Amino acid sequence: MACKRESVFAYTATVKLFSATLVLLASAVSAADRPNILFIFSDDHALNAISAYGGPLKEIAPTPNLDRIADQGAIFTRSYCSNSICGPSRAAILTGKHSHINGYLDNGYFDKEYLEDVNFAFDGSQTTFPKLLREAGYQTALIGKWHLKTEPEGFDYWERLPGQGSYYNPHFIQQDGSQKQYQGYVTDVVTERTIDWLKSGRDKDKPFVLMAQHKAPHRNWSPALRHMDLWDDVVIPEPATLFDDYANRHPSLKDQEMSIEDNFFYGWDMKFHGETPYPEYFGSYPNYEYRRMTEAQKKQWDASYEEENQALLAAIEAGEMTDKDVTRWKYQRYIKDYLRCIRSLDEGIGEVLDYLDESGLAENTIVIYSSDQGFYLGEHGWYDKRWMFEESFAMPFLIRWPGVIEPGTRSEALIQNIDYAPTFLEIAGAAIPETIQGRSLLPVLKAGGKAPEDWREGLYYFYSGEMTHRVPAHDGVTNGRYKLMHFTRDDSWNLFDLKVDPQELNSLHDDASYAQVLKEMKTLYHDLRDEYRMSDSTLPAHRLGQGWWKQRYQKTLGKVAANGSDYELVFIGDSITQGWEGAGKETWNEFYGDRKALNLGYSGDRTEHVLWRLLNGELENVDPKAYVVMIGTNNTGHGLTPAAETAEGIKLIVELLKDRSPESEILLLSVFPRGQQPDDKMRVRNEEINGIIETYAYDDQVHWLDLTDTFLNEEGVLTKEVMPDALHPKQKGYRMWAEAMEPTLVELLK
Ligand code: SGN
Ligand code: CA
Repeated sequence: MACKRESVFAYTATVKLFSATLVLLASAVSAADRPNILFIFSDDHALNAISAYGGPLKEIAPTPNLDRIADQGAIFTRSYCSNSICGPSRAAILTGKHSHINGYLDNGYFDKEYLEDVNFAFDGSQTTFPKLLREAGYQTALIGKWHLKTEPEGFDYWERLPGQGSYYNPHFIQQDGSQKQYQGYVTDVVTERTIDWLKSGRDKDKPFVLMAQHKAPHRNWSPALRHMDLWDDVVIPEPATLFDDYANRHPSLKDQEMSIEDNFFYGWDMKFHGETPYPEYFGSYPNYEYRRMTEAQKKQWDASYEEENQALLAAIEAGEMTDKDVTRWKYQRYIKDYLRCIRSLDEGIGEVLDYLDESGLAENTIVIYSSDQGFYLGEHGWYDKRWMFEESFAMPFLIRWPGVIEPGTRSEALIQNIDYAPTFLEIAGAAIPETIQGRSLLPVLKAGGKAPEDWREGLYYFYSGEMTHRVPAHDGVTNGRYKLMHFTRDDSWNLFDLKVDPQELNSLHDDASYAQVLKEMKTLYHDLRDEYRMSDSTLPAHRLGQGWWKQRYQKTLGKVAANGSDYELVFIGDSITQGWEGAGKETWNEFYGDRKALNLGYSGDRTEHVLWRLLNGELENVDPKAYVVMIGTNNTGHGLTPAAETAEGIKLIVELLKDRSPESEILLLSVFPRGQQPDDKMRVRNEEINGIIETYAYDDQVHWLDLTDTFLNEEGVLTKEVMPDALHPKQKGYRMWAEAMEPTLVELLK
């Protein structure tokens, strides 16, 4: 994101490299001995389509090469994502943090007009494992799908698909910004590029981490030409819940738009040409992959699909197909194409594994296979993902590490994608930042897959509810046996007992015999939300629906894009900070007029809004000498939010600033007093917050300044002369603030 960041990182790099070196010396491992990490990642790969996981398709569509990783290493059977969608899963992997902390909550597709011109993107300026591995002496590379909207940071080499990427004759964006088109099939190209990099891109004096990231088997499930006719004469078994009636679960299960029956496109998904003659069965959307093909490719494609397509149309025309028959036909078309995509993927993985063997790299290279989330293969009548139900919540996780992991290991440890970053860091002998939320898997890997005593008891899940496919916002927890889901919209719950109801067809939250389980699961839910720092105050939220707010935000983006690096002093806050442009204007000019100061105060903002802005571009290019942070009183004003919750929001803001600007000073101000009298409820609440946040100034970078007394008279009263509405300073109040803060600022701006 920020170009200026490079120099800052160079500085921290030296410091961190130094500490990393100490760790390495301590464990007497030389840099060259550290294992390489080959992270092979696909998109939307359901566990049910990997034979090592068993499942109904294992005989019909085996994946021998993926199974090779499992057989020679370990398979994790309770591996999950934190947010079942592409960008967010990738962001969680890169950062080791849940979505609300790394800020990438969803893929960023919204249906609201006012959001159209806002570019939601991953804040790539934050710390990620590739950056830390690079600092620790690893060579870092990425080939394939990225899908985070900002360019990859922290990689010595990358070559990425634009957005979702294409299956046929795909373009790749190069590090210099140019595009390169490769002829052929995307899975084969990623495989070739991966092997090429291993052959000739590598710096043989360094260990490497290579992320080889496939598009397959993502929608529209275009197979390679050589696999088009696989399973032509076979009927793939249908999942038992293909015609799920969605009874006994949240009503939103009926409202989704990801059903095989209702939401497949004639051209795009089902591979027909032209407009749909049966809009009741197929939506209209053309097959853009077909348009990318050469004439020869098209010819082969048509030779494979057209006969079957025409046969279906004739059968419908002749009245031979019931609605259910058509759904069944669509399922067959879908599942076969999906499995055909998997076939190329599996072949490609085989080639890479063979190359590792031939080159001698296998011995010291950890190979991991995973996918950004699971996927529905007709279960519940669905394709796609997003729900916390098992099929899309689960992520494959296979790992081979010769000499460390016993071949044939099966692990039931509860693991999540936030664990990958700390695992890689520990493997590299690098320090794991305290703010990382995942746990290193090393203890599990070294103990034959057994989770240590103090391993986690549950996993937290969050889905934001973006418009695509109309799956509503929900979050939840599982302990492996039970799963509790919370639906934000109507504040309602679903509870599942995975042992008696593995297909999750019957919510037990109203079942009296599960009252105790429900209670325990709710406790787990609240505990995990606390542990992972999730609350209204920490979940980044925008106010783009309010015109003035959107305008102020966009104006700020313009300012920082043009002159971000000029600012020396940046104020972050709410209306009290914004008021420097109103009642405080004269004082501002007097004190800060010559100091290249930027005002990031927005009236009415709470911690969650500040977090959203800072994560969405307001700090681009910004790296001032000092930040002044004063936020929280609107959290108090918003239903008297508990002090600990508001404080956590403030803590995240401070951490974010420390992470993005390790050299800036951060002046954290007490939340200003409000309410005229000392016993005012909100005044007391703000004081509670201050009691917590003053402890955040525990290092040289964060400075605490309590200005409470500045504004109060001797009886502790907040007078009208200072703050007429007992909340916002007037002219006199701003002057008092500036004068009281000045000595500290002078020090910090030196
Ligand atoms: C595209 C797909 C959706 C899919 C999202 C997200 N539609 O929008 O079906 O859910 O990607 O997928 S498509 O018509 O463009 O194929 S994700 O893997 O990137 O999260
Ligand atoms: Ca995906």
